[in-house]
Amino acid sequence: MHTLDLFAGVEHPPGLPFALGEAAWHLPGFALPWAEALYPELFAIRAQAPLRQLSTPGGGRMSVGTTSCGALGWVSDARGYRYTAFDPDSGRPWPAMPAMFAALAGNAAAAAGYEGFAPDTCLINHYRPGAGMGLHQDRDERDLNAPIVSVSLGIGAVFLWGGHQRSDKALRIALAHGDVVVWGGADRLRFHGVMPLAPAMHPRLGARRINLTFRQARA
Ligand SMILES: O=C(O)CCC(=O)C(=O)O
Ligand SMILES: [Mn+2]
Repeated sequence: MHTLDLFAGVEHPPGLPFALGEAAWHLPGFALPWAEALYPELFAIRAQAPLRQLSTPGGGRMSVGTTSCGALGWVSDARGYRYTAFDPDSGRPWPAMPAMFAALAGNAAAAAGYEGFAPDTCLINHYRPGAGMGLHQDRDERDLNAPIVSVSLGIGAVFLWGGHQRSDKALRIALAHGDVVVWGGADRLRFHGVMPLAPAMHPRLGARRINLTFRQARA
């Protein structure tokens, strides 16, 4: 079921792209053909750059476990949010982005009308039931013209899709295993987040949601 509050009661046929704004798309099931091939790559990345629960500048700790791959990785600590070329936990470069990750992201971006998307970073978020992500904007990238490609695997989540002000009412969008959301252009700085996950099991990933967020962080 892919239903927007906006169209309460109107069912969105699975598989059809759904416009979330003038430059944002929900692509249900787009990543399904890639999913089985992504798992071993994800395990290999986690072995090189283990998951960690990052501290936030406000003094809290993120409820998701994160790591990154690509030329840059996204990190957060008491000093703020930023991209680094080295994993601060190990001092080593982040694991390389598997070619298949870049291909999936490029294909999804193209399907949403963004040709030539070449991400240099992929943030990998792991959610257990109860974990979520508050409303925020993705604005640590140097070039805000490139879109964001966000892939969901594992148990379902409710994605909060807000406006340009934190206080704008957010739509609640059910994201399932294999779904992709792409946003850029006029929608690039929309507030978004993830509601705390309800307990569930996924046949391949267990009680876990994995989100891959692809971005072009360097101009
Ligand atoms: O998990 C998601 O679907 C969104 C993740 C996100 O917004 C982020 O990492 O910046
Ligand atoms: Mn985000």
